Amino acid sequence: IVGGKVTAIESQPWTGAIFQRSRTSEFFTCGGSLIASCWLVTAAHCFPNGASTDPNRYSIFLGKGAINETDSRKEQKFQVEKIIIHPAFDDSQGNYNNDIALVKMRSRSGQCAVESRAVKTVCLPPQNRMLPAGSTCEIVGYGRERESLWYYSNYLREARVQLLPQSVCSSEQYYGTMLTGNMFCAGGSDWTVDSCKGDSGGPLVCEVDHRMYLFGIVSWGEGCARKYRPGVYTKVTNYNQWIAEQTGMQAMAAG
Ligand code: 4AZ
Repeated sequence: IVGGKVTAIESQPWTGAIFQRSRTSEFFTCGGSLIASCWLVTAAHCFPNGASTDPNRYSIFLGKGAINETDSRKEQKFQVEKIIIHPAFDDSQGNYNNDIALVKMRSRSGQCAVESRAVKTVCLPPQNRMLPAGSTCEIVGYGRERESLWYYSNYLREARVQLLPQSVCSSEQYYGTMLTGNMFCAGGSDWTVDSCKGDSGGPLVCEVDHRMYLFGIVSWGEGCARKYRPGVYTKVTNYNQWIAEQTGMQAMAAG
């Protein structure tokens, strides 16, 4: 996160961290959002090719305030039972169309997430109900604090961003036809606030009637906090039905 501040996991308790396991160690790869006790939603591009959707290669952490520190009173660790990449995910055009994946988790003892001050689910907005341009939302992640840094933030960070009009973000000065209807853009008014490398898969949440809803998944952007190159987010409200089908969760109708 560029231009944000360190935040406690209790302020964004749906934030998950995906670690990839090698023979000798585990390293952080992507963020995610807890949408049900057994399900994390993240970006499809976090699993770059078919071979790496092998569940045994990943661990999920919830309740984690820092990537390189363990607080066993807050943290919950999970194995991955299965990874479901959206069937229409397309990374061949450089814009990650349909960049959404579901991860089913379970702990060694077969449990799913247990709610606490540091671990809670986020709401899904009703189908096709996007907030208006100009709405202020929050992005959350353990990613870089500046594009030029080679290391991630150790601590979880959050920042406030505004939703951009689709017409602006798909104009020639911005991303043109790279921006599809499955994406939206968000950024700060002066190009100082953005998501960055390592924030991928993590949440863009917006408050509606005193509840936090997951509207976006950190997906891509040209660099970080560059002028006319805002962060691009997967439009979660396009996927209610797919999420419901895959998880068995009840989809909320737009009322
Ligand atoms: C990345 O490489 C990445 N500024 C994530 C978000 C953005 C750019 C790159 C948006 O994971």
